Amino acid sequence: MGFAKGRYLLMFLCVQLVVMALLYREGYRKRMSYFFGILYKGGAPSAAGTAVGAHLNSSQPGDVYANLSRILKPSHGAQELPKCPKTSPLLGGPFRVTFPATLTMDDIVKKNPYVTEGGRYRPPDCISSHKTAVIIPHRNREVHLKYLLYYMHPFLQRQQLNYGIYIIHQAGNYTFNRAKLLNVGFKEAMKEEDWDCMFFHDVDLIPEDDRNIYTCDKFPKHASIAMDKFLYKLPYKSYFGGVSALTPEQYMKMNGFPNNYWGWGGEDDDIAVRVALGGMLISRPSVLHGRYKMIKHGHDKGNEQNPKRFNLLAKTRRTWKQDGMNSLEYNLLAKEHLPLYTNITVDIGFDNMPKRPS
Ligand code: UD2
Ligand code: MN
Repeated sequence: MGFAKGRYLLMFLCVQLVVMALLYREGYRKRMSYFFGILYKGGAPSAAGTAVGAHLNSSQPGDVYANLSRILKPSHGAQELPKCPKTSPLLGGPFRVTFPATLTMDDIVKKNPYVTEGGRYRPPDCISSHKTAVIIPHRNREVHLKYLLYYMHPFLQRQQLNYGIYIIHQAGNYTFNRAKLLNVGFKEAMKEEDWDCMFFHDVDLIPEDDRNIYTCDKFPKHASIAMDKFLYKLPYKSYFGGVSALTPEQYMKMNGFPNNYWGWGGEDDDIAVRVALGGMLISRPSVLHGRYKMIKHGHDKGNEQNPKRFNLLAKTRRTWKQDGMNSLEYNLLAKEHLPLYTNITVDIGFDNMPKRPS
């Protein structure tokens, strides 16, 4: 009896010892990476940065630009480039997302030497089989845009995609219309290039894990399924707001997005209904990968809650075939190929516009 008791005690102590040793090692590694973080970055990693994705693997999420030094400089010989591998070797999983106040557009240009005019990129060391356009509706959110570009460029380069970034800027002060701007973005981007996948992207959503691959799926994809603002959970099953991705075929199958949602809200649910009416399902990435941080903001002037949104939503089934890509009208004011993105400035009119005589 006494002997057995002693043996259990000894075993218990051994287990304790092993657990303590493991905990100690973990702590040591964290302290070391913190120390190196300071060395490399010239400052302490922010509190927000250290928490993100820390549970995914035991190492700290790193710098989104870290792996890009491994992109090989194009050599001048006329040798043919190989096809990019199925899974990019540049992926690093979770990365740190912070918002340094001193960041400038010029810093971002310098950090992205392979990005060409209009915010275009193709891997210099291999042939990618993906062509993704990122379409961003925008007005008066310059600071958010700066941070999004800072993260979006290296994020997409790590995925070895051919890509282009389009900012669709609503001109004037009339009520904002996110979905109509996305329709304009689709149309204008397709005029430039035969994109095989369109990512419709809020300006204030920063991805946190590069395994959230920006290519299209068999069905329209809702990518922003785990956002900090919803405690990294989907708020409801048919939720389609934030970031979504469709092939041109999927987009046309549902007649694009609605043009008649002026102001905040409802258009994302309308789009989800259109996906179903087009006979499609919603595809989603893993909840571990589709993680985003939303830059904190209040309500914008000119994007007040749309009081008609519930009425409109109740009618989608009857209206989707008449309203969408096939009824899209707008006035293109400017198209500029800037260093980090293509800027499309558009007059999309206002609610209850008199119909043009046809
Ligand atoms: C939610 C959805 C968003 C959309 C919206 C309702 C999330 C993360 N996103 O966003 O996809 O369905 O509700 O319309 O849940 N914008 C400007 N300037 C403005 C107003 C809006 O650039 O003055 C753009 C910008 O890209 C912004 C997006 O429109 O990210 C959505 O507007 P929001 O961020 O004010 O709305 P939010 O966060 O409630
Ligand atoms: Mn937002």
